[in-house]
Amino acid sequence: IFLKLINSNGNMTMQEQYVKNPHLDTMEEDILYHFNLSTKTHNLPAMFGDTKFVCVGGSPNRMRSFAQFIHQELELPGSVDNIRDICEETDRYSMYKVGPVLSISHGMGVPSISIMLHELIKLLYHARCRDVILFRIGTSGGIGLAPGTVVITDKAVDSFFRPQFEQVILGKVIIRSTELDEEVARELLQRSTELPNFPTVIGNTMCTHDFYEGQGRLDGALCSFSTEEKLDYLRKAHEAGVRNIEMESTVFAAMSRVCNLKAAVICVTLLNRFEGDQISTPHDVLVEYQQRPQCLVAHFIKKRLGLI
Ligand code: R2B
Ligand code: URA
Repeated sequence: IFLKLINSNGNMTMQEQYVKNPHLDTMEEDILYHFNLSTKTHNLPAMFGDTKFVCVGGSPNRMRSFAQFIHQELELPGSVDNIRDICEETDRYSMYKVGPVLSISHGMGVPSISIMLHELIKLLYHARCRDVILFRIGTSGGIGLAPGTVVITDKAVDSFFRPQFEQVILGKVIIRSTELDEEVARELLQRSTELPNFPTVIGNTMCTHDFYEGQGRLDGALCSFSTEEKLDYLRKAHEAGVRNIEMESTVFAAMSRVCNLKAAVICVTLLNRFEGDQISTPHDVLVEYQQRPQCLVAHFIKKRLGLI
């Protein structure tokens, strides 16, 4: 689907829309049910049209903190305490808008983030947003890295280390590529070198559909494999370039790619999975770790906006 635009020289340019669904144009109203927003009841272009950066992460509280943090970093007027949850009428997701930055929670796992992404991508389309960059900032288990290391995802891979996402549609398996924007990843790595004490690597990120057995943990309610088998799997993952494990990156990468959205995944590692499975790091240390992806993305945004 192409949209004709007049650029600043008065010439017609072609820009691809973010949505890939011909049915949308035939609908009189589009209800973004899990956001409690609709094209009839809300002026989406007025509310969201100037959005340039969208940051998503699992937890509603973390995404509120991120909104408050970015408000301070961009030195925007008004109090951080007045930042309102746009989706407060629903308890599915939280959404905060701070200047050109949108901060949204997505819950845990592929189904939760994919519902959010469908509605987010339609929101960007209805609001006529352009040149948006999408970031997932999250937590993960590291493979062979010191806890607290930030991993910028090169390729998001599935549990077989394949850079693809499988979706069942009408009873058929559809495979989509999970490559992310290389330029944004490189630029993020460059920005990380400008921050003090900021261990950062680029590597593949494995996305699983379970936190326990699916990630080779020995400490779930069920476990059918030995310590040796676990370590063997993690070693194979490491050989395939996997540096961290989380639960959303493949569908995030696949949907962004199909919809022409530049996207990046930035996750901090909470533990080294070669050394254990339980997350036993003290709470205050975990809180500091979780701020690292936020700091990196804030630094990136400030640089892009010419503020530093
Ligand atoms: C990282 O952390 C969560 C599980 O604890 C999950 O959402 C993920 O990707
Ligand atoms: N999130 C995950 O998905 N796995 C971990 O080990 C830590 C956080």
